[in-house]
Amino acid sequence: MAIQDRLTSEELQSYYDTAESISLMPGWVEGEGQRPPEIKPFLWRWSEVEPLVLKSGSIVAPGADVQRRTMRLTTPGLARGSTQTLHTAIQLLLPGETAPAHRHTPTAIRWILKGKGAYTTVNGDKCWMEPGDLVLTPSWTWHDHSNEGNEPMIWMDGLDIPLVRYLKANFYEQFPEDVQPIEGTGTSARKYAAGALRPTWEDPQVPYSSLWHYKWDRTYEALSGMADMPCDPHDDVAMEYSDPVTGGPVLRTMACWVQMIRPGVHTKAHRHTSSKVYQVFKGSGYSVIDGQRFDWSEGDFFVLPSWAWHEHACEGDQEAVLFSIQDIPVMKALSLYREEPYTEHAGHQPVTSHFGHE
Ligand code: GTQ
Ligand code: FE2
Repeated sequence: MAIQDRLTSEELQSYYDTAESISLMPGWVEGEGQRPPEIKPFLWRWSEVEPLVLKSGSIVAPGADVQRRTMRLTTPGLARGSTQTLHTAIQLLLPGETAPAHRHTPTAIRWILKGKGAYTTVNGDKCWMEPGDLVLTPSWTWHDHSNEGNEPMIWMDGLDIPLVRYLKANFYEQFPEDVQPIEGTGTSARKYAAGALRPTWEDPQVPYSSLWHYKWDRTYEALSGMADMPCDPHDDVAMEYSDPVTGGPVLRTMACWVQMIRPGVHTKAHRHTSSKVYQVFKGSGYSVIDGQRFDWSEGDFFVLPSWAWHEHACEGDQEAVLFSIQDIPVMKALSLYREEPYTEHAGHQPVTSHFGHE
C-alpha cells in the first residue's frame, strides 16, 4: 500500500502521537506486540518430569491455600497454558491427602497415570481412579480428590483455562467442607457406560456427557477390537470418547481421544486448526511435526499447535497408545475448523531437525 507523503515527517509523527494519545491505532502500521502469542510444538520427557513431580510432595500439600499440587506443562512462548486454549498439568496426591472440594467454570478432565486407592467425587458421584481411566469434571461441577491408598497417585489434568480466561468467564467457588457428600459410587458409569443401552427414565439435558468415568479396560478392549481393520490414514486406530446420549464430544470445549499406533504403522501427515496435547500412555515411537522429529516413549507429553503438519510412527513390534485432549469442539462450534492432507512425498514430510538435538 502506498504511504502518501503530503505530510512532513514531523507532521506525520505528530499525527501518530495524537492518534496514540486517544487510543487509536493506524491500521496501516504494523505495531510491536500486536501479534497473538505463537507456539511451536514441544515435548516433555517423563524421565525429567517425574522426579520433579515426586519431589513436589515435600514442598507443598493440598489444602485451603494451595488447592491442588500441580506442575503445569507450560509451552515456551505462552505465559501460561500448553496451547492457546488448553492447559495441562500433572497432579500428585499422596496417601492420606485430600484436595478440597471446589467448582469452577473451566472444564477439566483427569487422565490417570499412576497409583491406586484414590478417588475423585464429581457432583456426589465417587469415581475410583486407575491408570488409563478418564474422569470428566465438566464446567461448574463440584469436585474433590482423596487418596485412601498407600501409594502416590499421579494424573494429568486437562482444562480449557486459557480459553475461559481469555473470554473473561472464569468463576470459582469453594465448597464449605473439605469434601462434598457422596451420593453414590460409579453412578454415571453404571447408568451410561453401556453406551448403546441407557436408562429409559432419564432425559439428560446437561451440556456435557452423562458418563463421567471411562474405564481403561473397556477403552483398551475397544482399541484392540479394531487392530485388524483398516483405520484412519492420519491417526491409525483413533477413537473419540463420546457422550453416550448425543454421540458427540464429551465436553463443549474439549474432545478426548485415545489412539493406538500399531507396530510398523507410519501415518500420513495432515494439519488442522485444532490444537492438541498428547500423553504417551504406552509404547514408543515418533511424530514428525512441521518437519521436526519428536521421539517419544512411555509417559512423555507433547503439544501439537494449530495448523502444524503432523504424522505418527511406531517402529518396534509393540503398539503405542496415545491419549490426547483437543479444542476441536470449539473450532467446529465457531465454524473455524479446517483440515488439509499433506500430498507431497507420498504423505510424509521431509525431516529437517530432531527435537532435543538442536
Ligand atoms: O484438580 O481441581 O490442574 O481446579 C487446575 C485447576 C487441577 C483440580 C488443575 C484445578 C484442578
Ligand atoms: Fe478444580
